[in-house]
Amino acid sequence: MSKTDTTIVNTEIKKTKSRTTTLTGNGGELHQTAGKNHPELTTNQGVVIADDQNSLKASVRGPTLLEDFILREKITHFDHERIPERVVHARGTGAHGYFELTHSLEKYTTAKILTETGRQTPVFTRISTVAGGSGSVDTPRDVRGFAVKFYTSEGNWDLVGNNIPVFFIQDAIKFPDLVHAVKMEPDRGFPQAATAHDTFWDFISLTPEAMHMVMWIMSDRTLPRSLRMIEGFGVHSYRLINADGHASFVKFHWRPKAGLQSTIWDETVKIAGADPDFHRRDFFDAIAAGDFPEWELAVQLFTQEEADQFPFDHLDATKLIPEELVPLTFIGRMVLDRWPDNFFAETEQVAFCPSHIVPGIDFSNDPLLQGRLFSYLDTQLSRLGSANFHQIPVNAPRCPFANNQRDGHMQMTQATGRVAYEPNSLDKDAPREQAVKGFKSMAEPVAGDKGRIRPESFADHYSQARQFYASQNETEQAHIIAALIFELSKVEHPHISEAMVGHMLHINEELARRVAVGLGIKVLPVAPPVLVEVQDLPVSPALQLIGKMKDTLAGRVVGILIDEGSDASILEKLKAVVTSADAKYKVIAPRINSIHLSDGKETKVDVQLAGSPSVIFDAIALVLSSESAKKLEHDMTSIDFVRDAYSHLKAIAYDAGGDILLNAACINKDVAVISTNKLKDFLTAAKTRQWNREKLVRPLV
Ligand code: HDE
Repeated sequence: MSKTDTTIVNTEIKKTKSRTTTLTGNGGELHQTAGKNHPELTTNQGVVIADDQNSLKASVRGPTLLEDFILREKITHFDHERIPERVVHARGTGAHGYFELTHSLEKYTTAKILTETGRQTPVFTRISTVAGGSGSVDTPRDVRGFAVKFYTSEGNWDLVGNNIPVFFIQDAIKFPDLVHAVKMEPDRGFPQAATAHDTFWDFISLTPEAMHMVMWIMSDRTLPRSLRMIEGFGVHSYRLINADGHASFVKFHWRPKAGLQSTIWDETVKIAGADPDFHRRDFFDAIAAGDFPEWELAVQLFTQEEADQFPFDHLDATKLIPEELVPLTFIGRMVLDRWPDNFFAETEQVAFCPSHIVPGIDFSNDPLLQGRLFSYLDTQLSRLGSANFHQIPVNAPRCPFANNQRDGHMQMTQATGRVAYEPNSLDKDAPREQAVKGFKSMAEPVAGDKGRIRPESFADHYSQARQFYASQNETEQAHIIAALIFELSKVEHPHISEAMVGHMLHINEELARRVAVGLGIKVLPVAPPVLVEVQDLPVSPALQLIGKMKDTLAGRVVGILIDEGSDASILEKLKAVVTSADAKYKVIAPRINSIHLSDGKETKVDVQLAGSPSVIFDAIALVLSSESAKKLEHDMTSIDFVRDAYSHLKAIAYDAGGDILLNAACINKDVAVISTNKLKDFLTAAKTRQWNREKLVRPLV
């Protein structure tokens, strides 16, 4: 914008009526700072814009003119800014990083990503909830999607999994029904991002194959503390093919370096209000702090002959292969070290497809996987609007790619030459197939009668559900029971809850009885008929959650509550021990500015008490002067701060003032409510939850 132009525009307006002069635009009262090299603001056609504050009017207070191509272009583009959100997994968080192979699978596959140790392959990973819309909260009870795009030297490989190793259904044809049942009910438009409603449980109660998955989703696996603290599973069996064309089966597992960690249901509900972006913010903060989320990749490898001996069918996605049966082999690690530059361009537009696979890896006949191979490509076409979605930078392979596909909406490449077909004799440099290194499907013999068939080997719907429940410890079982009672208490039709209790009788009678008591069901319903006898499979400790929590404070956050006159030296010591444990701290106070400590110095406060309940911290410390504590004991926010931390089984450190607040909150001190004189003990207690305390704060049926 030239100075003269601005003056003309402004002067013209100023000449008319004095009351219009305040709205003359950017040359007026509002000052923006500009860097030395800022580009000129232009239209999408490159025309430099003189005034980005006012639309073109017929006169000073007259109508806006249709002629204003600058206004129309800007508004039209804005009107089209949103694209359809994903029909499932709409809410997600993504990051860039790399995968590094540490153990070669050369014996099993030719895929370079699984054979070239030491090479770092770029990845983009997106972790999502399933049922909620893109603007829903981060912490509903829900499965987490775990999708990784490996930009390998042989093409993109998408490993699109979940944080739970099994799924609700056995055949892709039931997926639209499952999703319609779980999403908000179509007549009323609620509940958002929740399974606790009639249509979900109605469908589930009529789908016995879902019972194993139900045990997993009712466990605390669906209440993660952080996206950095979840496992990932490829779920289906895939195939690996070696240089001799020999195939073996493989299941993929991601194991978080930070260990597993979950929240308590009451805590989760409160986090949703305290910070709807709790997981996304945690991921963002961790990457910004250089505390990069990291997972190990492991595989379970097995042959067809071994699979034939399993007491279940590995092609059935409602079954897992216990680690005790086929142990994990750890083969590499993934580090996510870069937040996207632009959320929409990358996290929203990234398009994962299980059909994106590279030579040396192949699909199995799992009917759920087979359906997914169609669905994802199809959904990207409608979501991203063009068959050219692979040209979007986040989706484009990082290796050379060339073919004769042409044109289409939003074609970004400008192909040259006459030839766009094959075979051809006119362009000897046109892309050609490569019989040796190209992708080949396993030459599997197929015979049998065509039909809409469910194999008999898929008929056992309860044994692994029973195994999962039996493998949980007492606390974990209690949480599953509490979750079922909560969810089913929201169901309005009693026959649905009763049917669910009937299924539970096949899993564990005690479970069924306790849920029935919790729901006020007086007479236990009859268990539904089974197609095959339910088996007692050996207990599998690998299925536990609490057993897999790491005894560490690394990557966690301690909230330190202070106020006027707090002891400066205790605060310093606390900060030092927390940092020495690779954890972070946040200083909380009733005001964010002008808090003076006992030494008279003003201190930095990170967050204000009213907006920072203890649910967003892993442990808390109370460093208060007696005067402040006496004031705070009349403030329910600080009482809730303490009570919630206690009831969510967290460690609490306190000094003399903190003790006053603990008494006001009626806290019964236990081994994890510790004086600030014993900060080492506090650190040890803060590394875990106080499971023994739970019986005192949350009686279970
Ligand atoms: Fe998906 N799923 N899914 N799914 N899924 C989608 O694709 C589908 C299933 C999973 O961060 C959609 O791009 C069918 C199992 C993840 O972008 C859609 C079936 C597993 C993501 C789709 C399944 C998953 C999706 C919606 C049954 C774990 C998010 C938007 C046959 C192994 C990826 C999209 C991201 C997304 C279809 C079942 C994981 C509609 C038909 C089992 C992590 O194509």
